Amino acid sequence: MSGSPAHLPPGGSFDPTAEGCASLGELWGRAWRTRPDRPQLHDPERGWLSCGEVEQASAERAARLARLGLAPGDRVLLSAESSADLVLAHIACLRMGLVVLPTNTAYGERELAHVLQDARPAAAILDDPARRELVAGLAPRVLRLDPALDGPTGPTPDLDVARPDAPALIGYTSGTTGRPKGAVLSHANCVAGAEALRRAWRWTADDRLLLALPLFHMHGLGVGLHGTLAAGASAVLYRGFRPDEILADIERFGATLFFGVPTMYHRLAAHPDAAALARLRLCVSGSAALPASLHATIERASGQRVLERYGMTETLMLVSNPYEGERRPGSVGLPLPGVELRLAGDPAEIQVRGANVFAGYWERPDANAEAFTADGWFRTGDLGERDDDGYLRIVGRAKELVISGGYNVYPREVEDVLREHPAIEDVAVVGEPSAEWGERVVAYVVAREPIALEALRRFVGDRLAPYKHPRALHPVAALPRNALGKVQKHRLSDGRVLPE
Ligand code: MCA
Ligand code: AMP
Repeated sequence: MSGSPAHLPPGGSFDPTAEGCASLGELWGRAWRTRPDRPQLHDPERGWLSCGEVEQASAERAARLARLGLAPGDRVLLSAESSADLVLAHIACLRMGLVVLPTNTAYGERELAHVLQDARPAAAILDDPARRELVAGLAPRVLRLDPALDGPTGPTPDLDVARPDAPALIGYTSGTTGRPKGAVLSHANCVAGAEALRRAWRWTADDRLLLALPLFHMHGLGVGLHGTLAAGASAVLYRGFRPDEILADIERFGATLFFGVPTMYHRLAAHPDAAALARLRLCVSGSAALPASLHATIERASGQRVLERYGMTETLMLVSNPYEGERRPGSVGLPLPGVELRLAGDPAEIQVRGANVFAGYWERPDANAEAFTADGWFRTGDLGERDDDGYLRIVGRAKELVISGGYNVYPREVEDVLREHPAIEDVAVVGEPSAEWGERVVAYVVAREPIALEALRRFVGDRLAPYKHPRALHPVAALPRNALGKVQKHRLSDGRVLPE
């Protein structure tokens, strides 16, 4: 089943490879030059930057990065809270052919060290001085995220000439091994990803997105920011999510779009001013399942029928409910333009192909061999089922993954750290249902001596980002294992070991 016409405006067709835009810079440049005076980015400190200012300020930063000796193909780690400076540094890197490693600001020393040792970037750019200290010595250059990027200016390097297959981003995502691997997304992948959304969601230059998602994961970055730039539209940047502020700003900024994870919608729906969502042209939810009950609560409170979509770091967006036509609660909708999707095996795994799908993980032939089928389809690790009209539902996961508040937590990574505690003999980490977070991280522990949750969380400390910390601890006498010794996690529930 491939990219559905339901997503296209009447009479529209879609062939991402025939778009004639080889690189992100080329795609964005079209819009910058068509309307240089239109506002594009709002940051609480700077106010509005126009399209022309974004083009010019990103070129100026590229000149500084080139003067520091950075050259096309070099990798650069970027880790910062949302700001115009972060966006301009990101655009500068991509325009001059550098490969960006967007990195979560919650990562502690271990998590940062892994990314730096694996990807060996030529420079790391961070906003927080304490985190710059942490990575000093682990990257050849550590730069401050300010307009000068710690360096003098110089001649402007060649801009917007990256080839379509040149890497643009490496997004780190874990896996069953617990050792995060870098998904390499090319310029063509990112162009296809942004273009599909522009068409499917009828994104135009008149749209204004309230962008409170972090800019170090694909939801905020590849969907929110890149989509805005591709459409020549505008975005209001937030450092963190505050429902009060978002609901008030819908009117203040004349916003038309909001994208969020289900936890954000849960908090918006509970707010006395939730009705303000009615003013938006489109609300999109993703990164985790939006419960049908929450979909209904939002509709009751505001009349908004949230549009749910499904994607991954490795593929950008894959499937979406239609903009026109039925938005079906509990379903992620139909394949986006340019995406081919099939269900294979029993239970049925979602497998995909398309110009948006990455070519592989950074220096991980082992992982690539597992991630793709022999005939070239990417195995998402998500289990799906289609109804008679072709709408896809995600019914489970073949991969071990907990999604808490839209952040992915790989149990193996947490178990490895907990096992280092001297009181812990054995441990299994699972996700437990939570109305607010979707799932919460909980640990079932076989302890050599009694241990309290708080002590365990202190021990985990900055070995793991706070969103990966266990929220509950259940002592058990032994973990249930099958004949091969594998822990039967489905038998761990409500703090107990269920009988077989
Ligand atoms: C914060 N905390 C969390 C989470 N976020 N704990 C578990 N799960 C989380 N997601 C911790 C904080 O460290 C703090 O811990 C405590 O919870 C209270 O924080 P609070 O102020 O309530 O949280 P918040 O700062 O308001 O954050 C909630 C949030 C945030 C806004 C929902 O989690 C968020 O921005 N989520 C979006 C993540 C995202 O962009 N995912 C996309 C990746 P303590 O009490 O210990 O100090 S997936 C993706 O990109 C693919 C392509 C896709 O399909 O989209
Ligand atoms: P990430 O590795 O952070 O890119 O997360 C991708 C994973 O998030 C997917 O493989 C899915 O398991 C999950 N995901 C994203 N969107 C949805 C959704 N709408 N419903 C359920 N799961 C989702």
